[in-house]
Amino acid sequence: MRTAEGTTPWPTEFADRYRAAGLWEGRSLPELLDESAAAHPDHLAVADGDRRLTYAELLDRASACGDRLLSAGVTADDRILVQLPNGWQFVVLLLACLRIGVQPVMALPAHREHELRYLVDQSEARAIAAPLSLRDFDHAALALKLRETTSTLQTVLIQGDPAAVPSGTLSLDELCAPRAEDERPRDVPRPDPSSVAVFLLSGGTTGMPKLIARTHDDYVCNVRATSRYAALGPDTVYLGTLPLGHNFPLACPGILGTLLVGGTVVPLTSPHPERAFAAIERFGVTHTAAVPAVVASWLDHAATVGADQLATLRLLQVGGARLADELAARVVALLPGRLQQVFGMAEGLINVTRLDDPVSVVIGTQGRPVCEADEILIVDEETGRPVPDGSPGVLLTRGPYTPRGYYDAAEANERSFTPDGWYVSGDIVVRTSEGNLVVSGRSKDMINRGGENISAEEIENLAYRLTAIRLAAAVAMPDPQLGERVCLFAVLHDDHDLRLDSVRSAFADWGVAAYKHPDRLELVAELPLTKVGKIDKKALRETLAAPVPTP
Ligand code: OOB
Repeated sequence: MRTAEGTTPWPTEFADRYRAAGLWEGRSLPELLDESAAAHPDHLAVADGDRRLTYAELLDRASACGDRLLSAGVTADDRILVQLPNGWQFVVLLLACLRIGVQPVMALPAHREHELRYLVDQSEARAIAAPLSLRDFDHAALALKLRETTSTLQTVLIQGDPAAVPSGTLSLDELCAPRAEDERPRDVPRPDPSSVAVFLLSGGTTGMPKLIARTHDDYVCNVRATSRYAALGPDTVYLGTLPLGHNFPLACPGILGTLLVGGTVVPLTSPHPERAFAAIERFGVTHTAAVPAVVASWLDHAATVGADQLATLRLLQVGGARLADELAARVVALLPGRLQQVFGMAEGLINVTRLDDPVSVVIGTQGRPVCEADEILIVDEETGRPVPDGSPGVLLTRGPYTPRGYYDAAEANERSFTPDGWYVSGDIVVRTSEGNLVVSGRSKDMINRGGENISAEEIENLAYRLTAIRLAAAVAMPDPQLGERVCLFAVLHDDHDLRLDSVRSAFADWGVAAYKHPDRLELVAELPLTKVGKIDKKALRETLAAPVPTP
């Protein structure tokens, strides 16, 4: 299937309106990146440890890499599954793909066979880019296995020592090398601005993550709108410690926003406070993004070593999960620079607090939409009728960077999009009288584990593979570090027994990403039911109100 077939285009009247307002600029990301590079050729674009790339060098490598991908048989409109740790190669490969119209599918480093196989099948990926190994996991072996056992995968790119990449694969580091003298640049047509630039992954309300096709027009709009409120400029030094394929560090404004204004991107493989603080000091980082659990660890670290290393920080964006007001207040009091709350989603809509908002708004709200054409509707969970400001309801949204459907997912689209194109976020929010949103809960059945959105249904489906389990229900349990963790309630078949460690090792054997392995197992004689006979998750959650020790 060619990509466009699986997407749901914006209705013409909306597309016309977005174009007329200049929100869709009709320019592709590679065109804008070229322009930025031409304006700042000698400026530092990427600093990764001792590796430094100026804009001229970055573009040279990206264009050479794109040409080499084409020579390897990857063609425009192919999809490439990208599962790379944060590093300069991610940036070069991303730009190379955008240039030649190959669409990266943004997998996470934590994904394992269970998730990657599904993503390859769903996207019909032609290529995969993965590290040799990471945290003792042999990604190269898995990539080769996937090539053997899926129908579309042909090209395997492996990041790491070129001498060590397995035969039959291509060295990503070599692919990202500067252009050799005898390598003539190919003349590649620029992608159509309305074509798909990247595929992001949804948090996944039911079952596995959905693919979200983001067009150049829509993603440029996303980047521009978020850049405006982050005060980015050529002197911006952006530290990316969240997985760079996630929408937040990728485009809100993230690495794309930084590169479009001639700033410097500093990729780092981990948000660990010691490493992040050292990178901020070493590179004079001005902007970064974190999830609340990471911010909490940074605050603890700052309480011990002080915050002097963070002196250059101008903006700390926090989002991905609800930042508790108390934590927000501590950030404002203890860390240099400004705090910006970011309430966003891979599906589109981004809300931010503004740099000049009163401190009460920055601490107590998750901000407001970044684009004037973002539409917001907050409706009663039961009746579907709009609720007044100050009352909680489910957040629905439409806008110039919120696609009208998931990629090739008719059933999920029925559930998550209304007939007139509103995305039903499943977040319960309250709008304050000044128009800021406060996230107060969730109607969708998700567990937000330190910013990782986990579908309860996916966990339950996996649990049912265990022969001991008769009934399963996965729910969020409160956790001081991560916000929430995964608790699995199970009713066992007669004469069976089950322990948490055997559940976890089964999940590991099935190649399920580690963050989805249940943190707690509660064996119960029966599950509470609602009046209509559904498992009463609210009642289950209430039994877990108190935090418990972690495994
Ligand atoms: C970001 O994107 P996703 O797609 O990983 O997750 C989206 C979901 C939201 O629907 C909401 O449930 C939750 O994550 N969320 C927040 C939040 N930010 C995201 N819940 C409460 N407070 C917040 N500040 O997580 C994402 C994408 C772009 C920018 C920032 C975050």
